[in-house]
Amino acid sequence: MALTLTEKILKNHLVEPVGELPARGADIAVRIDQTLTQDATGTMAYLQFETIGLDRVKTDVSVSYIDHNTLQEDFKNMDDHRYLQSIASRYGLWFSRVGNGICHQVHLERFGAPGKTLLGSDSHTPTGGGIGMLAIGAGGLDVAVAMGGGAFHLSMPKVFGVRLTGTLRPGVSAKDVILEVLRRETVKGGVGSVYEYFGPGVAGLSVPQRATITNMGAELGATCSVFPSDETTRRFMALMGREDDFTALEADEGATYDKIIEIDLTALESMAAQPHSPDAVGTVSSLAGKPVTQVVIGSCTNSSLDDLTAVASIVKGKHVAPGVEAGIAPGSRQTLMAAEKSGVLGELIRAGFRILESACGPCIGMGFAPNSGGVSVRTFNRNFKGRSGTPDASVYLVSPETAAATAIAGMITDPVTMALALSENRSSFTLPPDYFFRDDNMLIAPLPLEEAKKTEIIRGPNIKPCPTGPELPDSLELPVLLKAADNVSTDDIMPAGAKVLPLRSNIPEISKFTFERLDTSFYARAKDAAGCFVVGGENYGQGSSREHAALAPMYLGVRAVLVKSFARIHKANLINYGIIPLVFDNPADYDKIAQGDVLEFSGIKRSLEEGGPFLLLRKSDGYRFTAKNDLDERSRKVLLVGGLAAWTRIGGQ
Ligand code: MIC
Ligand code: SF4
Repeated sequence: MALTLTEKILKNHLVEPVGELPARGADIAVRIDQTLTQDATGTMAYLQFETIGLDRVKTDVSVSYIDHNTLQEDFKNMDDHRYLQSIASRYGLWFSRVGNGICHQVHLERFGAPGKTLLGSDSHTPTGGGIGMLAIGAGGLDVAVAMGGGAFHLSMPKVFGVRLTGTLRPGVSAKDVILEVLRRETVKGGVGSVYEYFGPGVAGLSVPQRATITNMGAELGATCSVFPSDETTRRFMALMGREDDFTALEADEGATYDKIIEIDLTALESMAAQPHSPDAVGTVSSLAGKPVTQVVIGSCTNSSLDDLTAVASIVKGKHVAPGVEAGIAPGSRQTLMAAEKSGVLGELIRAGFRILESACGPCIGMGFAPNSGGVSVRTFNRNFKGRSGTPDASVYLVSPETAAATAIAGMITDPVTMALALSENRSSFTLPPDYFFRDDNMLIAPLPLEEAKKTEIIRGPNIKPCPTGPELPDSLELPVLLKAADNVSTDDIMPAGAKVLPLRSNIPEISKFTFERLDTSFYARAKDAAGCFVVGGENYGQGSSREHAALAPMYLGVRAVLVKSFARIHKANLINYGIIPLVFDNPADYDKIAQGDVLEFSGIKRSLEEGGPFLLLRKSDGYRFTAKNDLDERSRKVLLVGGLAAWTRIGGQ
């Protein structure tokens, strides 16, 4: 049978069921070749890994990156860095030191390989799909299990084909492609699916451009996105000094997709995601002329040498407009070094860009917050309200070309009007023909086992043990402490930013910020309530993979979350931490249930054991309703024992 590329890679890694791939939606378990973590999710992942009791990771490659918590206002972030470095030495991981770059870009450049599986404790792990990897984001606990050699469980995804034809016009770039996909598909269109790109338009896209598209596929809610591995991939791998890791891969002739989306690259315009959602997409031409106060280029979506070169070509000989603060954060240290060598960096400094370090930075509110009511134009992937650090700022997500044109004009500007500068100036930024791109000086290789065993784990006062959840009762009678609307993001459940991120290794402290963006009284009310439910709408838990959005609610006594639909990673995180994810059988019940209602949730164990519907009743008037039990058998077993850590301890697979 002709297979899609996604199916081929899944089949090669299938652990359960044995043999053929099952139907869409069925539970599957796959072997994981590589893992990545970053510092903001890594500490919890390794605290969990330590409890598994192994001497060494069992994957082919596991890398621990430091790229998120780089504003060090006190001891906390560096304590975390040192803990992570000692863990890497102790358990046989690679360690990417702070300053080496953003995990996704460094991984693509230094470790990624076509046809491999990668599991990362960050939602943008699918960046690796740009070189034909099946790269999936997950919670830290799932990554810890994978590092211990455990398979990763997921629903057999649908495979959506995106057929690209034509060639991008000068000024239009990969970001515009993914924004167009988001415009059509929305932030929940990809839940349970993989987006697989193919067609004659693929050949014209460089690997960094493909990686921009697969990276921001996370905003579709997709499991991941993937490109074929072709001659362009081979050249990229050779440039990185890793041609040996290259394999050509593509879908079989005649493979069938669950649906096909057609995009004519030639007809594509510059696009922008408007406040406050990555799918609120319009054309840049329709926004042209809007004054802006800030422009930032960077993040794991758009910080490659290609991106920086496009910006330098547009701003060459010009200056950042007086009313604008502009910054640029190169995605990796080797990109920064290449930008210096090619003259790109000098041009950016000359034009007035602030050069930020190679890290996540403003993308996660680590500095560079906009002014009050400011308009910030960014090349990032998320513009949820408040994520920039300024609650009333308006953030627009655009391509590097649009950001550059906007920075010099001081207002939103379609770069197509500057296409000439773009094509004429590009050639002035070239690397010497013998330039050696690869730079591994800030990567620390795994130690041999005997030496590794002698490493002492460094635990500063910021590292607190991961709390465990309460036992599962057969019935619960608890209030609905919060009723939220559609598309609640994990940023809404547990904000990030310079103030909160240093607390990622300390659940009691970070839990004080739970749901702060939606209701500042939640923490105090949860503390008083001693147990509660949360109600939400569609696509609950979209965005980041942070398991703190499950851990902190668990710590505060949230026992079940009742919604119209869930985002994939968050639903898995809830299960991993013993919170029952419930989906209204009848979505109209969402309107009937109010904040403050006391609900009786009964027969829990039976529903989990047998797989029947979940039974609920409102105490005030006896109104009965049901929630769907769409959980696979393993998830039900995990919930019965109180979460994935307990399940793993009793030998569950
Ligand atoms: C994000 O972009 O929101 C983050 C910060 O990278 C998160 C991970 C985290 O919260 O630590 C993600 O995307 O998973
Ligand atoms: Fe870092 Fe932003 Fe990418 Fe998250 S989305 S990994 S915060 S650059």
